[in-house]
Amino acid sequence: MPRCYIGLGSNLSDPQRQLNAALTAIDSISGTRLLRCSSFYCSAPVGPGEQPDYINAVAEIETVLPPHGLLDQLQAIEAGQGREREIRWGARTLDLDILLFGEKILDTERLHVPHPRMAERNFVLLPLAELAPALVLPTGESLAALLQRCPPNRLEKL
Ligand code: A4P
Ligand code: MG
Repeated sequence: MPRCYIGLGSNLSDPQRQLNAALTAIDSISGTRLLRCSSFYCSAPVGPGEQPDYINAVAEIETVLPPHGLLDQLQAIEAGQGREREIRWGARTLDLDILLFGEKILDTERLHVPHPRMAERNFVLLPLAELAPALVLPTGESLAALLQRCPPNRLEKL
């Protein structure tokens, strides 16, 4: 079964509670098991306007679902936790991104894997490195090299 990494983010309605609820919901997806989760991190918002700090984490899962089937389930969890899609990169109760899906490289209308913006985001790379420090992406780049190049952004481990 492929190992997948999911990025979790929230900056509304008690973000830590949102992440904990999302982890329980992910573990309840049929054919899917939550293996581990990183520490939670508090991070400065990247995006437009004034918005609250985010809580971010990365979860490692295994699943028998195909990538788009997993995306459907993650979007249902987002919707169930009151996510409203209005402003791109705007404040949200829950954002679940598929960062990596085993060795797959996908470029479809609904799904880009590895997640195209993960390399610029220390709030993704650092929690991921907690789980898999020696990780090499399917593109051949090492996580360590991405971390070295990643722009700094305020980030605090909780
Ligand atoms: N989509 C394509 N690839 C993927 C993927 N690998 N995983 C599509 C999940 N979804 C993927 O996403 C829009 C569409 O992306 C989906 O319908 C799906 O088909 P969305 O979640 O509806 O919209 P969004 O999250 O507002 O846009 P986007 O581009 O996904 O935003 P990001 O890149 O997720 O950024 N600052 C801090 N500190 N922490 C954060 O977590 N997050 C964001 C959101 C901005 N600033 C942040 C944080
Ligand atoms: Mg998203």
